[in-house]
Amino acid sequence: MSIDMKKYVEQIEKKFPEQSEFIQSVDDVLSSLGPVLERHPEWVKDKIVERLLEPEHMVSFRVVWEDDNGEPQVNIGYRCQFNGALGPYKGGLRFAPNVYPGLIKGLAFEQIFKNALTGLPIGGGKGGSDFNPNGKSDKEVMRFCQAFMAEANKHIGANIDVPAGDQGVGGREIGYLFGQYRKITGRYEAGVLTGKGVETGGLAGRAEATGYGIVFFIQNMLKANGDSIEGKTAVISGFGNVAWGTAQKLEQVGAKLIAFSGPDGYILDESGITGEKVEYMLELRASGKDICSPYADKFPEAKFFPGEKPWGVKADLYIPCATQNDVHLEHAKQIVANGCKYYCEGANLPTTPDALEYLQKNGVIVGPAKAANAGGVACSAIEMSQNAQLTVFSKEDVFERLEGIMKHIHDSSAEAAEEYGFGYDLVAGANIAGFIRVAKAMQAQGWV
Ligand code: 2IT
Repeated sequence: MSIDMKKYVEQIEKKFPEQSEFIQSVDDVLSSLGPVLERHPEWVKDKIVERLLEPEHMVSFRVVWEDDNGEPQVNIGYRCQFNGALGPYKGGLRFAPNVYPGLIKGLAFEQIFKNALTGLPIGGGKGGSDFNPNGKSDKEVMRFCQAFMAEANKHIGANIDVPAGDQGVGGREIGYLFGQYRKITGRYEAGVLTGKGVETGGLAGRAEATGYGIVFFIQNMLKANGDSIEGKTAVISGFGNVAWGTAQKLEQVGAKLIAFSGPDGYILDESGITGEKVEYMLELRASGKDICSPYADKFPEAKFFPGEKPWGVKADLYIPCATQNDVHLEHAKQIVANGCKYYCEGANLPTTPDALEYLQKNGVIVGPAKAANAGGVACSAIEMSQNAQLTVFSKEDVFERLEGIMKHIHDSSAEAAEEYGFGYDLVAGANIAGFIRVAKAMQAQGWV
């Protein structure tokens, strides 16, 4: 039996033509699943794919908050609870002006398989708002978070749905959201949100976890190809939480980071981005201006290239850590022309489908985001277990577990790809390994 996976994608495209990130994610995941469904006709019969494509719940709500001039401001809040077969819905909140239902659904769909790959008991979700945090005062951010939680609290809970941070939502925002949840409900339910500060039940090392996990994943990917990360030059995009953790870990394992970027252009620092220069990324982010050019004023050995992406810089390893649709076909061509062998996604959905196809067709080994950046959410699940046990785990314990989880994600993705005839294709393997875990749980739970 040969199964036409395109028909599912076409149905989604027809139903939601404007939801491009959702379509892109569905297309990517389903394109690997034909051979799996051929071996599991019972999943076809039970309509596992049709059920998987429909979110279990998706809410949107009005968020009204007061700005510093005493004026009311209006935004939209979202929470997509896509699939809860493996555990409470789990995924970040994104505050950014381009947030709309198609982006939230696309990210939530990715999150289902990412969370499944961790091997931990978490379902997939995502949420956020079109609120733009750039240029807002601290009190404006606080009032926005309080207004957001005044609605969101009705939909979340430690055993229901556990949001965390994403773009525009860090430790500060999670703190404000948690304070408001506690005030509204009257319960110290620490496990309702992850990414909290350690003083509020947060996990030591959660801030670094996504970036560290990405580098652990890359180490496994290189090892499987008889190579090692030591001495490799690397280029990343972005300067947020993921970029910062990745830069720190690259230095620790003896790789040399030479470029990073912001929406305003990119920084080239051939002397190596290490130590205080990595920590300076946090200052750039905290400035609320969303620009990286001040790095070149502070460190004169660096050069700033306005309006350009960093993908033309020659390196051994490329790691997009900024945002979705960051690497287009023209960039993939530059990356291949630079003679690169390894490309690993740090951000969610950073590579356009034609760019991904070009990289893989030209022999570049690709680490997909849903596998490579799963260390963040894996540590969120560890935070949930810390809160449930009323205990505190040490940073050393967390990083040791994280390293083991990233090896498990790499190895199970590689094995799944091999088993279903894709060779060493981690993109297909991650989709397959994640899907099989979710499909088994859905099948076990009957027609719901
Ligand atoms: O994209 C992601 O995996 C996240 N933003 C983290 C989700 C989480 O629940 O920690």
